[in-house]
Amino acid sequence: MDSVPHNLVIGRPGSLARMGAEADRMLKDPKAMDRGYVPTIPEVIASMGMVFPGQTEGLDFTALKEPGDYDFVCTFPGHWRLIKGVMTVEKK
Ligand SMILES: [Cu+2]
Repeated sequence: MDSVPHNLVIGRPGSLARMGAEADRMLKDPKAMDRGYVPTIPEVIASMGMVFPGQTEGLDFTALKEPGDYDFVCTFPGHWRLIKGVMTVEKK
């Protein structure tokens, strides 16, 4: 179990840098905490707000039809450079 909170933001392919820039920007945004540090940019296709140590949350969403490597990341300020991954959507 981790000892710090995280969120989960899934973005369009190639959106990691844009989401990361928003995460850095939100450090100075007093209202960002109310939004769970989820960026309000069109690149975001699904998200979940902050989850704290010991909590469990689930996220149901429908993946986009376009195949591609979708970036997912924690956008809590300071986390996005390390806590990230790629979800691959393929055609059947
Ligand atoms: Cu995090």
